[in-house]
Order: sequence, then structure tokens, then C-alpha cells
Amino acid sequence: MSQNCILVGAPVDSGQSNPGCLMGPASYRVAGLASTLEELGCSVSDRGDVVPRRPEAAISANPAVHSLAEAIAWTQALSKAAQEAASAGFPIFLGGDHSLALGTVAGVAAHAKQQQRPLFVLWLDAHSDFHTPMTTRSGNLHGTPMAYIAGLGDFDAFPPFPDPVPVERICLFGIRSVDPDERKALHAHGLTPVDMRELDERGFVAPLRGFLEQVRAANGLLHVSLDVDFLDPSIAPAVGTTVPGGATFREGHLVMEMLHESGLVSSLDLVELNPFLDERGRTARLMVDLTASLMGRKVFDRANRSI
Ligand code: Z70
Ligand code: MN
Ligand code: MN
Ligand code: MN
Repeated sequence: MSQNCILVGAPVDSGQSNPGCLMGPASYRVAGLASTLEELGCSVSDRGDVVPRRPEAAISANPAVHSLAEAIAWTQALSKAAQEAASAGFPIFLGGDHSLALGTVAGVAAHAKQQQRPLFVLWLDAHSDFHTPMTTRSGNLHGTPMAYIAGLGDFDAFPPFPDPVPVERICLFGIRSVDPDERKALHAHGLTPVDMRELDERGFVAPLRGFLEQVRAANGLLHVSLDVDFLDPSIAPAVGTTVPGGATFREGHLVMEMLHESGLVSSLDLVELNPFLDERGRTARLMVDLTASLMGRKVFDRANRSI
């Protein structure tokens, strides 16, 4: 794993209706993300916050959709910033709501295409985020990035996704809230999430290891998109949509430690943190600690872990 971390602030708040995610990047900085990574031996450069151009008017054919023009402007700006950052090191995108992944993953996909490496995506989330702008009922575009990444239609007003990621290279992990239209689309495209039911039965290790083995066999790049609501709201309350039954503290760190040991991760989104809803910074601190586990913090070095 590259140790040259590039922090890219993405104060996106337009993809949902609960203001506060725009304070996410500032909250991660206050929680000491950069110094934490430096203590692990990473070099860190903070590129500050991306500023999108002024949105041009854009109206969706689905009247429920709001902030379409803002989402398109963010997608263009973040795609460019992400492609540049990915070619310079290990980008960590500080969100911002999950609609930022419309741009960050587009940029990372363009980078992977240029490198002629297949891109894999690990989506750590309570939600499948598999709506299109035509199927969303809430109109919140943070529910759509996974469908954009997979190359589904109905994203007409957005820039075409550079190199759609086939469903075989996507792992939706920790899922426990899927809308009826998303379920239909997931079925139609043959994408089966690793939902909480499966994780209850099989544990976190086997399904994650299976996916990582596919990434390794294909010499792929791996983008990880970590939504705060992947975690149980009892440990991560600073999120607009709380869904009970998420990953515990131990499970969250285990996933991050396995990702580190794989050496396969090439970029990371930290999304949906709403500092306005946090309790004395605990969710921001937890997200920083999980990032530290992903970048190599461990209790004890031992060569032959059974996993
Ligand atoms: C629902 C919708 C969502 C994140 C909530 C929820 C989507 N499927 N995504 N929080 N990250 O409104 O479309
Ligand atoms: Mn999400
Ligand atoms: Mn979510
Ligand atoms: Mn929503």
C-alpha cells in the first residue's frame, strides 16, 4: 500500500437533506487525521477542500430529485481532483455526503483505466446506494453513486462514467437497508450484496477475504468507500440516516486491519459524517481510528495471523 497520503476535502452537502456533512472535512482535520497518519510513518499532504464551479441549471425528469446541478458540478470537480490525487499517491477523500463518490470513483476509475488495471470497489454501507436519478423517491442523490459506478443508465445529465465497474468487481458489504426499486435493479444486474444477514451467519472474515482474493488475482486497484452508517449508530451517532444493526467497533477495526494486511487498497472515501449530530467528536475520532487501522496501526505485529 502506498504511504503517500493525499487528503482531499469534499464538503458535499447537496446529496441529502440533513445539513451538516459540509463540516466533515474540518472535523477530520480537528480530530487529527494528518498527524495520526504521520505517526504511522505515512507522508501526508493536505490539498485542502475542492471548490466546484458554479452549478449550471439542470432539472431532472424525476421531480423528486433535488440539487441535481450541484451534484453534477461536484462530480466534475471531484473527478478531476481524484484522478490527479490517485496518480500522485494514496487519496483519502474527506466527505461530505456519499454523492461525492459520483466524482471520486469516476476519477479513480479514469486513473485505473490509464494504468490498465481493473478497478474493484468495496462499499462499506448500510445502504446499497443503487438508485438512479429516475428511481429515487427521496430525491437524495447520495442514494445513487453505486449505480453510476456500475454503469447504469438514467444519469444523462452527468458526465459519462469513464470505465464502468462490472458487478463482479463490486462488493456491497454491511448492507441492511435497500429500497424496492434498488432491490429490483440489483437483481437485474446480478449484484448480490453481502448483507448483515450473511455477515451474521458467516462472520466478517470469510466474505471479505473472498473478495480480496479476487482483487489480488486480477492485480486490481481497490477503492474503499466507508459510509459512517456501515457502523452501528450506538458507536457512530453522527449520521443523518441511522440504521440499527451495523458493524460493531471490533468488526469495523477487523475489516480495516484485514484491508491493511492485504496491501491492496489504493484509495478511500470517508463519507456521511455529520459533525452537527456528533457527541463530543466521538464519531469523527472513530473514523480517524478506523483510517489508522487501514493504514497500518496494529496492537502487535505478528507474521502468521490465521487469516
Ligand atoms: C435511501 C434513499 C442513503 C446513504 C441514506 C437511503 C439512501 N435508499 N444513502 N444514506 N448513505 O433515500 O434513496
Ligand atoms: Mn452510502
Ligand atoms: Mn448509508
Ligand atoms: Mn436519504
